[in-house]
Amino acid sequence: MIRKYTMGSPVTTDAVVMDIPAENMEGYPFANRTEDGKFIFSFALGDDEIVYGLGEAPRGINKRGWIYRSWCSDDPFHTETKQALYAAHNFLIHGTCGIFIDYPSEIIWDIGYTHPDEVIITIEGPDFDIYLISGDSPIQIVREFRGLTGQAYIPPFWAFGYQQSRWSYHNAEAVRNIIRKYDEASIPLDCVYLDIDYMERFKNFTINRETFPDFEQLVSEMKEKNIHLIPIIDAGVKKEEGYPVYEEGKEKRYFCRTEDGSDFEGGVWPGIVGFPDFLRPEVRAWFGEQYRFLTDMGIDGFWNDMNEPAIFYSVRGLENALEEAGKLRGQNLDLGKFFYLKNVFSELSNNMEDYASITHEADGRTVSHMAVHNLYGANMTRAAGEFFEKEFGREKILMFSRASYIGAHRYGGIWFGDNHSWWSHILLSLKMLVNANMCGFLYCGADLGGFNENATEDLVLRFLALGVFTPLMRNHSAMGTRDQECFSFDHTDAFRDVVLVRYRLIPYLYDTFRKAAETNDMMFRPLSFDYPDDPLARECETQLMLGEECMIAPVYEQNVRGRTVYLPEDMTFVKLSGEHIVKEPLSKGLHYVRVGLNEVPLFIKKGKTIPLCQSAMRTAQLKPEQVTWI
Ligand code: MIG
Repeated sequence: MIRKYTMGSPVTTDAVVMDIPAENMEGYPFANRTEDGKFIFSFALGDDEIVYGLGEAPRGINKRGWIYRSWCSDDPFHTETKQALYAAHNFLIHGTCGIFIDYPSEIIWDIGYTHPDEVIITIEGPDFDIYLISGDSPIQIVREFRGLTGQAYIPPFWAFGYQQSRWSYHNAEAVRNIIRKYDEASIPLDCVYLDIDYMERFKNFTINRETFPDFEQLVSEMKEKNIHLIPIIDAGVKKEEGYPVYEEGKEKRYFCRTEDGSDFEGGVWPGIVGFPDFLRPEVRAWFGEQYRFLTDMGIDGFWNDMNEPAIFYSVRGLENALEEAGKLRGQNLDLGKFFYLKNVFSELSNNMEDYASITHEADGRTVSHMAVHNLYGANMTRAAGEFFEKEFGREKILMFSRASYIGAHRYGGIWFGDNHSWWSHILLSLKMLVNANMCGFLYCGADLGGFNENATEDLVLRFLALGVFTPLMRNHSAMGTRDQECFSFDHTDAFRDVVLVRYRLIPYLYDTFRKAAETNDMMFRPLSFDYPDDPLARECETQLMLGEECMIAPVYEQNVRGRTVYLPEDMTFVKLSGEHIVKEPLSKGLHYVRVGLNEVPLFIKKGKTIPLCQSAMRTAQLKPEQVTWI
């Protein structure tokens, strides 16, 4: 059952697709209003109660013992003491109750941080909707919530293939080379990514003709090879005379403004940009239409980046900083002054004063960006998604985004942003998978191998062995880092073994994904959802249930040949490697299982079978009807 309470006059977020009459807030339990207009509510937690939710966020499956912040943030250091990542997924489950706070500004979720046994949720402003969802079990609450917020995005079938990315493949030759190398190594591949350098000086919907002179030709050549090129699109539109996208946006007043009515000007990759006001339907329609430039060339997939929005500096902020620096010029800077100067510049990026100076038009009124911050990226995804659906129909175009808010899951998937080539980030992505699934984001995955810093062969292999199961299976890494494509290390055979397993599993993974999307279900679940009375299953943070049949348990540490795994019931331990399958029945309980670097571990429940098809070099060559069952 779902109950809705409305406080003040909330901005329309379109997170919810069901019309539910709002009840009087007076009847709302645990609530407290502070004098400064915040809204706080709190409840106690029993000793072994679990709190799930918050989607893409730091820390565990169980969110207890930390404080989180809903504020879409471009933060490339996903350490465990962070409070926010790129998304604001304001849905929590505790006991028999789900809470969704439809409020697109800041919320602080103190989940046993101040007091270990208390949850204190602070909503920073007076206008929001709260939905309380009751159910017998967490999964039932999830299904109700997902019904409330609408069906998850389903990508094209080929988006389940293996995808290779890097910032950047700088020219057409580099792109061709990647495919050649994969083909020569007989490692399957479906997508190659184009990061910001394919554009002409980072201008959205342009092509750098020096490095990609024959772009159209390249796209069709790739199409013949069944390879999809996936270009990036950034939120900001470069300010430049004669650049049609900017000129039209400016003339039609489609960019976000400051309080004095002038366009807000911030610096990102291209230099100064305008930020389309995606909250306005006519701006979404306009921006969506721009993708046609690339779809006309045969492009059928995109990733939307920098849409928190990330702002390196504002013109105003930079002026101030330079002025401060000027004042200090020639002085003998003591410690305090030096660090002051340093901070003046480092605080230029994603600065709260800048955000506060931006306005949007929402529901026909002018609202401060601060009140709607978390809707920005979501509406960029929606702009693209609405255009794709109108123009090409459903399930035709791949779309995923960095920033998101609940509701955007109907228009695209997400990736988990700029992680590191750290062992701990294998598990972080595993944990985010389930919480993102709860919130409706089914098509998701992390940068396999890690984005920032240098990876080692074993890390990439272990990361990929988890990625074999994530709907988005993309290897991506940052500028200046060591190459981490599947052919970049000593044991190319091991990489082939792992990626081939993905292709053998695609019919099963795709069906499981589809079913989850169509029935508002989860593809991955915490073990505690399925075995609520089993103490070890309840505490398990390193394994997940997959579909109705399987459990996954990746190896996540270096220099180990396996891991301890907990079986909440008798299962068959399966090791998949290329065309090889090793099976071993294991009984309920704890086991140490050995897993080679070229193997993918999987556990199949008693009485269940899963289909495996023949592997192929492309998803287009798979024969999903011809399967064998294990
Ligand atoms: O400030 O486009 O998360 O995947 O490679 C970095 C360059 C901008 C951030 C994305 C990352 C991408 C990178 N972008």
